[in-house]
Amino acid sequence: MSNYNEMWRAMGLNMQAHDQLLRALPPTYHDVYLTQPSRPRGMEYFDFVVNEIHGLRIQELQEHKKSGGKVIGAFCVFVPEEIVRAAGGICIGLCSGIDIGTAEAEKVLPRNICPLIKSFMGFKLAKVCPYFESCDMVVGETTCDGKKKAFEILNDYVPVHIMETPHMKKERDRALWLQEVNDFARLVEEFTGCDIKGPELAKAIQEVNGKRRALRRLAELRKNDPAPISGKDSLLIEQIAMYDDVVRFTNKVNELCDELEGKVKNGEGVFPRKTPRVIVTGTPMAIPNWKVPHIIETSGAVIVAEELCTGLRYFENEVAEGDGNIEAMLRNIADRYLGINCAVFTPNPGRMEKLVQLVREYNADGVVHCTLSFCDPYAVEANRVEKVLKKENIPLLKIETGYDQEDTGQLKTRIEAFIEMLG
Ligand code: BJ8
Repeated sequence: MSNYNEMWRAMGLNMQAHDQLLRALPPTYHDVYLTQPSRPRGMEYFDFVVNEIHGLRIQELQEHKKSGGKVIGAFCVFVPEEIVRAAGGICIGLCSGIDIGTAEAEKVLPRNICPLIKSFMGFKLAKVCPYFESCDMVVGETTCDGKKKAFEILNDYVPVHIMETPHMKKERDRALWLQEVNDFARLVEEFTGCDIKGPELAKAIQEVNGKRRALRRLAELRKNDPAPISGKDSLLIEQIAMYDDVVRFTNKVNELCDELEGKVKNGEGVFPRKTPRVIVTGTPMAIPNWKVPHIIETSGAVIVAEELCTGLRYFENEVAEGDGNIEAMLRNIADRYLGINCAVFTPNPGRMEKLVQLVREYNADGVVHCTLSFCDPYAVEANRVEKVLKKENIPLLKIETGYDQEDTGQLKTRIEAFIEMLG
């Protein structure tokens, strides 16, 4: 990576802590990613993005701000990116998958809280994340209690807008959510000083749908045996989708898919045919949280799909396009986002149905349910998942883990035994 010290200093980063973070990434990345055999050539772009994770993209965000644009951060796939784009803004995902800044976070949060929440609070308080420091505003939501209350604290450090996400999917919840989406559009207009017009909103919908379509194309290719790409590489792409430039990212995913189609035609894959096929489900795996996928794929199985927010939940549904007026387009946006099957909904049968359907479609041999420690919605919902999968005779392994590496050995033992049983 080139020297971006001046830019980082100007952004007010804690240079010492930031250096520590940057030093941690390359060895892990090398071990987890660069040692994989027969990686597709198209992964070079995504390696480059990771290599420049705090460099080029941050420079782009800073240039966007200099020319008067706004950067808006989000922590949940419920925040409609289309609205931010239609107002000339850039929307970036801020969730992180590493426990840096924990000591700072624990000054304001209880110790026993989900690592994803602790991590974003730690990043802000320790001033180590140039994405966070690029944000003019962040958008929180009322999904789980931990996040909802943490956003009150976060608001002391950066302006936070909260979207009220319903916990049921009844008519009145749909009405509430539509109102929230409309309010968000008004707020973004005020914040950016840019009125959202029909053509811009239509274009933003098309572009974000284009990103979803490219990711779905990639997902479809993974139905093949042998799998043309590893689950780890696919997860990386899904993680990068949260913060890369939408149009460039879409093109690069499509280029990669062109290459993978050729591999599928030639019967080439990254794992031998008949390798046990696994679907992972549960809490999001934010970058650089690759712990469980790495263990799975170095224990004799291949991950063929992620029923995660860093996975299918992010791109499986599109916003209906059509040539509607702004009101109709906002309604389509609200409808699409309420289709996400997050465990904060009760009941949440859509997630169970989806999982069974995915197992059939991807010809999976088993499911790994992975919950971040102290995440009640997913930890409790694991019981419903287990009940449905048992009825369908689908093997399941339930895991609860954090961002630390202390349980790696124990996880490996359990995962190896599960994969052996599948084999
Ligand atoms: S739509 S999964 S991105 S809320 S892991 S912070 S739930 S205690 S991240 Fe999520 Fe939106 Fe749902 Fe997806 Fe709370 Fe659980 Fe932590 Fe979580």
